[in-house]
Amino acid sequence: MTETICAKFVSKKIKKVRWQHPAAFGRPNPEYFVAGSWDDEQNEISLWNTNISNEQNIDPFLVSTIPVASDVNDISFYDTSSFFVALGDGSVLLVRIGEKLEVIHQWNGIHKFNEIVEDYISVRSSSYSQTQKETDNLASLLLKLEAALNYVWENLHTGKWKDVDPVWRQLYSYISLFKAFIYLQYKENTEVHLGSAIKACDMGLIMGEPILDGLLSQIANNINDMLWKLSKTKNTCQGKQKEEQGKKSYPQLKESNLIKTVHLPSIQTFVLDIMNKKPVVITGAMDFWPAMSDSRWSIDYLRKVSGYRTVPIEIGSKYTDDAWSQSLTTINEFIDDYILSPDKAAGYLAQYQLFQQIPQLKEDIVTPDYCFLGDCDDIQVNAWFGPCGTVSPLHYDPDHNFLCQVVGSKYIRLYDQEVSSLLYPHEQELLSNTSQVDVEDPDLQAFPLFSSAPYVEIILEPGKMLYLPPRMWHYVRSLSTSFSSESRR
Ligand SMILES: O=C(O)CCC(=O)C(=O)O
Repeated sequence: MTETICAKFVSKKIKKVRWQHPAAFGRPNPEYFVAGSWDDEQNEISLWNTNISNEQNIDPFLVSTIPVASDVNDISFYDTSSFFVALGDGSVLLVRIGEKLEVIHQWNGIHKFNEIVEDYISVRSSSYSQTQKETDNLASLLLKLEAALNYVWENLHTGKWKDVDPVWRQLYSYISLFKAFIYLQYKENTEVHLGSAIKACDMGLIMGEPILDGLLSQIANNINDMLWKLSKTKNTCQGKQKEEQGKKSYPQLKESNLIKTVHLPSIQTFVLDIMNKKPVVITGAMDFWPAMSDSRWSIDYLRKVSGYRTVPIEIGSKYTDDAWSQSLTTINEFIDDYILSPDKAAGYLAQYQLFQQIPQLKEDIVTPDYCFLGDCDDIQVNAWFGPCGTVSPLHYDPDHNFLCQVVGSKYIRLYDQEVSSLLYPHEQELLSNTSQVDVEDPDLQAFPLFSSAPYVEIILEPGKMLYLPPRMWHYVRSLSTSFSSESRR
């Protein structure tokens, strides 16, 4: 009944119109409907009240009208008090119903995604044996997806990362998921397309937001398995050579400078004597970690579980160098190019939330109980995986930090916050938590006070966990191929 009223009225007043009323949204007694015109010089949307009568020949009355930037393609109720409007220029508005209509949100460029979804559905329903036309359709859909990803990428990179609306990150993940699905539709060239599919998943995980219960991770894990079975890449002997090379530069430590070691302190001891007070090396707390059993995190194991996964790495000997940069690579390439190739520039998978991206590796480690003490709402678990010789320059962080050594060893030197003035922090705001001094080869002419700064040090070996209170200066150099997991809060 109401539809008839609206349709009649609309055809009388406005030549071409998209309209919808709340009955479509399941309201038994629709009070309003909304209308917008397209191909019309006056671009506007209006809200009409239909409550006045059920009689076919009494027109609803106009409650409110607002102008819009272009013609209206579609209108659809979101809930009883708001509706979406799709405009011809590709934007979508969310409009609140009230005495006056009010646009409460606007998204631009949405039409690109509708088209992609439609194309995807048609590709999915195409026959199993792939004709040239179907392959062409996949290729053209991939181009559209690429354009959509670029579009979202731009929105991810305007302003500060933390201020980006999470909706863009989710969108990036969903498009990446589509992209992975498209690559999985190809029936030929399996390894290449599987490689592209897993990369799409990883890009969605790196740049996006978790979606659909970790679906991207699950798909990436399955593809990694398939690729690993297809190729079975194995190569570990060069890695041993490199470890031995590194051992030559073991520093001589002074007994009096050693960081104190405590065997599995009780929670009470940790809270009363250690937390916020002093750094300690904790032994015994990682003994039961799956990662520690039978040296599980071998190169072969990492290749098997994660070799085809794309991760961000740092290139250059330290982040304060001009030549330092970041790049994306697969774990297999990282192992081949940086862990097993002693002559290449230093590469470091550093301070990266790898365990979020690859939950299979997370099952091998445990967040230390000590990390949950005090106010703790956000624990971050990072991976540090690199060859012999990676250097993290002397710096401090605001967090409680548990650096857990799983593979290989690291030389670590610590300075108290109280001696900061002897450590010559960089003057730029961004690096003000980082010292200008090369700790193991200081330029004492430029930084004369550095040699008077007291410090403690340790060689952190597998199975040992270093607790650092917030703002403790630390310098770290790997003495062999090394993999540490770090929990901080
Ligand atoms: O292991 C490293 O190279 C650096 C570790 C570090 O800086 C940290 O855990 O904050």
